[in-house]
Amino acid sequence: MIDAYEEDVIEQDILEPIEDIGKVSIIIPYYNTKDYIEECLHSVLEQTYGNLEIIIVNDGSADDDTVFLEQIMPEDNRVVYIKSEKHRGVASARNIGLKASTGSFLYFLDSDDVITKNAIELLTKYIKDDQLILGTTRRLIKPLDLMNIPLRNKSKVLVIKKLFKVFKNRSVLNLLIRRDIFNDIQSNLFYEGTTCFTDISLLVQLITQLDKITLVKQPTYYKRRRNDPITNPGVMQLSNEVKTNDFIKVYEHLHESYKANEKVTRYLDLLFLNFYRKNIVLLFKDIEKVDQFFSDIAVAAKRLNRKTVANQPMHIRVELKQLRNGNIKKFKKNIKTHLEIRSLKQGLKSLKKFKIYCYRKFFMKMPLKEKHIVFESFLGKNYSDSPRDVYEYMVKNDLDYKYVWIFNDKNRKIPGPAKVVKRFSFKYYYYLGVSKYWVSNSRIPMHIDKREENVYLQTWHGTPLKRLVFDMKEIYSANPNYKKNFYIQSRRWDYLIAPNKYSSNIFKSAFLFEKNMLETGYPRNDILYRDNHPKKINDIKERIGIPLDKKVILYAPTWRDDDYYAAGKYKFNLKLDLQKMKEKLGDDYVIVLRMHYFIADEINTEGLEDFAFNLSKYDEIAELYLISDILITDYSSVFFDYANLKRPILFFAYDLEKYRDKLRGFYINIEEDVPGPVVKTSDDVINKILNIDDVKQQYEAKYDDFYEKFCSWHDGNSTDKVVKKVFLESN
Ligand code: C2G
Repeated sequence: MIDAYEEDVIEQDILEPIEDIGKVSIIIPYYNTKDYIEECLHSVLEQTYGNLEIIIVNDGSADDDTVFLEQIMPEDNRVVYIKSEKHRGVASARNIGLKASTGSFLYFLDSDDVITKNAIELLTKYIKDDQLILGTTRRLIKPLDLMNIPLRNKSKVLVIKKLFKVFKNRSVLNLLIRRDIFNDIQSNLFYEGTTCFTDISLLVQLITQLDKITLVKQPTYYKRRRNDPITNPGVMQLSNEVKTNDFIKVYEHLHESYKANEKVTRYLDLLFLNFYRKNIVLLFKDIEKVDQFFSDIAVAAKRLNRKTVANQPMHIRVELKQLRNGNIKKFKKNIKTHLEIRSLKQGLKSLKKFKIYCYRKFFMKMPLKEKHIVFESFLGKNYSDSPRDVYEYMVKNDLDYKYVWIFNDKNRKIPGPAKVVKRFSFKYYYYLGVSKYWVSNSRIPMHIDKREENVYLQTWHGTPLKRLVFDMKEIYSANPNYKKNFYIQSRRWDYLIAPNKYSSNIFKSAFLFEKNMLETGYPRNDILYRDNHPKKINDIKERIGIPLDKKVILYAPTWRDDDYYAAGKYKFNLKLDLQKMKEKLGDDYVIVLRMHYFIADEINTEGLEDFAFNLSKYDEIAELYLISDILITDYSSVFFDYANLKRPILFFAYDLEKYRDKLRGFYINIEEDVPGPVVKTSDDVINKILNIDDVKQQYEAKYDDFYEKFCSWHDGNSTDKVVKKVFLESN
């Protein structure tokens, strides 16, 4: 990625019309990227610069991906399709593309990326007599970004003399290169001996012939940030170990080949030093890795030019010296200190970072408290859900444990002996660090590493309708690292509760979960069997202030991935016409509004105080299920739980197409399989409520099937089963 440059700025105007300076061969290697290739090809075919040769090299992709590619192959005589039977890596695919190319200019594009409509036009216009020109590259984080790509036909250009700055990213992407620069295009310009860093061999050829490079400042290339580094990583998302092996191999190979060329060896040395500080030092966080890698890195370090090394900080110079001298013992000692200082420096950057530092450095290493259990529900927002049931069961049965509950509000009062701890306080880190057990219904943050002896019960919070994590294709939510983070966080779970067989299967694929699945049903649903009596229901109604003579409609929708202020803070636009509902239904009903815990917007109920009750902050939604006669939801998992009560459910899915077809996708066919009508307007909702007896009758059979499939593990004893498995039987 290119950032600030100090050199002179020259402004130029675009000359119209587009001048044809010769054929440009765009080389696109394709390997298992069927989710992205259409966008990529579309962006190429739409180019305003028409004299193109588009070479797609299928690098031995899986059968499915190959069939897909061949089906969507554009009928355009500029397209050349080459298929390799065997997967041989991106370098080989690009070499094949180069050898087949006939254009006077070359341009490399990856099959998961896109270029702006005028990318080639801009580059050809500003290249003048230069050998090559560079465009500006930006990150493509979410699919929606595609629509917002700015298109300006005018650009500033910069002339950059420090070539290392340009080629520091070790990438050939977004360079328009004059073919003549290469002596022999038939030789393998890309090094095929490794998976990563294969571009460097071509870059050094360029470096030998350049003393400056022009950069077009207008963004021309959008590099996708791949959302699934776990099951489908991009090359640079491979592990640090693979990258280190490859880097050293490439460095050695090129250093040897170009040992007489000082310009190239200096470039390689700078890359080495950069890689050492950014990757190798981190690799050695696991000190055993030093034994594995020391000798290879030492051989490479011997090649470094002393003058280049002289600019490095003292501690790096010392480490490199120890590498060169083969002194592994001293090197290990130094690298440990280096990493210690580094994490302390990080820790001193802010109070939050200091707490994390203390957590890792001290709390996690203190003696384990065998009987301590830390509970959290919905990220510290509520005293609710399965963690609450587990806690209350343990207290009621007088089990010999000490309890800690995490809340955002440090003054939170809850029943029983639990100690209340504020989320992200020192005490929070302390108790997470020393307690043997964690019980949570959502994810505990990434930075909270888990100690080996810790037992983590993940209760989760719903039967999935909408697709989850690794079953999702694109990520539209506020956090683009969702899949990677989820993977790391869920590796820490020791037990996961499944509410039904259907969920148990999905959790395995969506979370890649392979540890202990507790097929017990949800503790949180025990209350629906235990307290489903008029007296209990009236008690809750009275406590909340709901009139006893009115029936209750509960509206509990979910959140929308693409509609947010920030991560965890989502918008909600109420589409129910509350005023009209009050007019038509107010004699018999009141409505309870219950927003998802991610929703930051406040629902306005002004003037409707006797009809609409906003209970979004109420702790336990199961109590709201108990007091309600009808549930209105959309794609929230609430209906799977509510169905335990066998009461009517309406699906107010005003944005069904977008939610299902674009944002998430569903595991079941909502129009066919759910136990109630799917309606699109507020008027339809009112109509269904006015005719609720018909709805019940109409859906009776479907409801029975639904109950059998999703609710039948529940009988009021799930908590008992979970506690026995996790706390009693395993000890
Ligand atoms: N919830 C709630 N109020 C709402 C919506 C949800 O209290 N208006 C609670 C319910 O306990 C529900 C849980 O939050 O079961 C999860 O809510 P979902 O709407 O299903 O959404 P999400 O948090 O994305 O959970 O596998 C679980 C879900 O598919 C994902």
